[in-house]
Amino acid sequence: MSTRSRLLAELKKKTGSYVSGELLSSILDISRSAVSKHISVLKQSGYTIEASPKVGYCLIKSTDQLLPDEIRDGLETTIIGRGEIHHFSNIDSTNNKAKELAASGLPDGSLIIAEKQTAGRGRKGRSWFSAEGSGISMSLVIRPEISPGEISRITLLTAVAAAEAIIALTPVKPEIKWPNDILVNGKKLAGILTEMTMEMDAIDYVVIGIGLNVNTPPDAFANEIRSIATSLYAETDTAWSRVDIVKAFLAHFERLYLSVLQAGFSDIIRRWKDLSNLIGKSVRVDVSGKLLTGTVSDIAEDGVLILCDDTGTEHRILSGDVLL
Ligand code: BT5
Repeated sequence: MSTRSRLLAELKKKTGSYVSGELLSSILDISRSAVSKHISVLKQSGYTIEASPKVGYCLIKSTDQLLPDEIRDGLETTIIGRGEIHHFSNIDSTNNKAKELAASGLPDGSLIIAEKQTAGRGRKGRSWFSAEGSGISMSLVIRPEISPGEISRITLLTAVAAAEAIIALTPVKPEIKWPNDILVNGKKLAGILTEMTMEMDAIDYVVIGIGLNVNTPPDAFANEIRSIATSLYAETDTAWSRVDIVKAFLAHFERLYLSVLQAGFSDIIRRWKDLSNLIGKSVRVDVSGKLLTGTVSDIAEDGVLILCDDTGTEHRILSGDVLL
C-alpha cells in the first residue's frame, strides 16, 4: 500500500472528523510537509478535504473518480480486481492499454479503467462513445485455463455479471442481447468487447472491455447514438456511484468465474437465458454482411446462437449482430 493510500485510509476511518497533521505524520512516518503534499494530490483527485492549521485534516467526501483506492476499498473478491489497477483520466482505449500491459506480464485479475476514452472500440472496427466522468470504461485482464474455442463463454459470463451488478444496485431491469449488449427498454446501456491473445495453442490472456453508461444525461450522447443509447441516469433520474457498480461487477464476475471452474458453464447459460430477451423471438442476424432470418431456438453451452429459419434449417452462429 502506498503512503498516500495509507493516508487516505486513515482519513476515511474518521470521515467527517479532523485528524491532526502531527498524528498522520507519526502514523505514516513522514514529515508534516509530506502529509500536506499528499493531501494536495488527493484534493486534485477529487477528494473534498478540509484543512485547518489548528485541528488538522478532515475528509468530507470521497472522490467520484474510479481510483484504485476507491475500487479496492471494501472489494469482496480474491482474484478479480486483485491484480494491478491502473486508472487514466484520458486514454485512447482501455482495451489497447490492457493488451499492451498484459503482453508485458500484467497479472491475472488486473483492471485498466479510464474516465474518458478518445478511441473506445466496439466489435468489427466500430467505435464506442465514452462520456467523460459519467460512464464506466474498463478492461479486465484474466489468464484463464480454457481452450480458445471457449472464449465466447467469457463474453456471456461478463454480460451476466454486468446485469447482476445492475440488478443488485438499481431498480433497472437489464436484458442481455446476444452476444454482448445489455439493453434497457430496447436501448443499449452497455457493451462488451472480449479479445484474446494466444501463445502456441493456448490462451495467454483475455482482455474483457466493458463500456457502461452510468450518469450520462441523454443529451450528452453523441448524435449518432442518441436514439439507441441509454444510461442508468436516463432510466432512473438518479445518479449512481460508478465505484459501487465497478465493485459489484467485479464481485459478480468472480463468483461466476469460480463457479465455472467448479460446476461448469450450465448455471451461467441458464441465468443468461433468464436475462436474455431473445429465445423464441423472430430476428434477423447479420453474419459478416449476410442476413439470416428466423427464430432463435437456443443458446448453446459454447455461446453459439441457434437460429431456426423458415425452412426449419438450423444455423449455429458463432459471431454476428442480432437485429430485433
Ligand atoms: C460493443 O461493440 O458494444 C463493445 C463496446 C465495448 C466498449 C468498451 S469500453 C472499455 C473497453 N475499451 C474499448 O476500447 N472498448 C471497450 P458493438 O457491439 O460493436 O457495438 C458498437 C455500437 O454500439 C456502435 O456502433 C454504436 O452504435 C453503439 N454505441 C457506441 N457507443 C455507445 C454507448 N456509449 N452507448 C450505447 N451504444 C453505443
